[in-house]
Amino acid sequence: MSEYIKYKGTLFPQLSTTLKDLNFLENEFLIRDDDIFNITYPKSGTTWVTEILSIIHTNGDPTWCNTVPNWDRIPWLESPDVAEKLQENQSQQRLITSHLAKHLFCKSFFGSKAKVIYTARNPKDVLVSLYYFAKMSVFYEDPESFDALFKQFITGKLPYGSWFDHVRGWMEMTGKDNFFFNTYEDLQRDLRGSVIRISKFLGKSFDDAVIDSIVENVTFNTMKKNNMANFTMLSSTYMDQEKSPFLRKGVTGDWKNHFTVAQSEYFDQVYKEKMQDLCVKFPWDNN
Ligand code: PPS
Repeated sequence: MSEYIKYKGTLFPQLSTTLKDLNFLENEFLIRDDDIFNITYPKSGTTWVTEILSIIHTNGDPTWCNTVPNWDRIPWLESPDVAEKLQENQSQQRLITSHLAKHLFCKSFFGSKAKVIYTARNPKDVLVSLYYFAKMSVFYEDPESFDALFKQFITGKLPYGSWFDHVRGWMEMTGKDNFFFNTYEDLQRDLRGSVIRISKFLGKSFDDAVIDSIVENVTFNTMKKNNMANFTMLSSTYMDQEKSPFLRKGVTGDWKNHFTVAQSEYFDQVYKEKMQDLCVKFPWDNN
């Protein structure tokens, strides 16, 4: 049975973190200028970007991706013992995943040169993906119904807080040299171009053959077959993939198969109220 803890008004899965750890991360964790962060609201493409960053890190060599579980390659900052291990690691460049909202993120990041790749996804698709994830994983409470989760999503009463606040918060970094904004929809539409752009942001340039190999290794089908990327290495007590696979559909627009017309209209209204003053066009704005 999942339980949540509350840190500064935001819920977190009790199994993932503690109030002491969250406080340590926010106030004491030391960022280094060469750190690279993969930051998302859950279900927005985190695992996909982990795979992309891993293979960019190895300059196209898939060995690391094929032999080490993704959570050991680019660990989640807010999970047990990770912060301590990262602090101890003095020799290697650190690649780190996080679902933290900007206002709860490590204070030492601001003012550093550490790089953030922030990935957002159509919130309606995030909600659908989350619905299946909440049913199959112990980190979320099993939703009573899609509608019950819909209401929690709208009010932000879910782990890692409100999608709207998360995206709005991180979008404040737009224009900064160390911030790269990416969307799940961009990755779907132009994976090759996205890989090239992310590589460039990280100061790397590859020839066509290397780019081809990177792209091949991060497709949905390749990742679904890779036990180091599909979470089948994780005990079924944490994720029961018989209920729903972690790499479920990997498409855009699945919300159309789940939202009623009334839910979609209400969502659009809330979205407009919460996001209208943001001067950014998202790929899902007209869908
Ligand atoms: S988590 O639990 O927050 O880390 O989840 P996250 O990785 O952010 O999101 C999981 C969704 O991303 C999809 N995914 C992909 N889609 C397309 N191509 C690739 N390579 C890929 N990798 C992960 C995954 O299938 C989940 O989306 P849904 O809609 O549930 O299929």
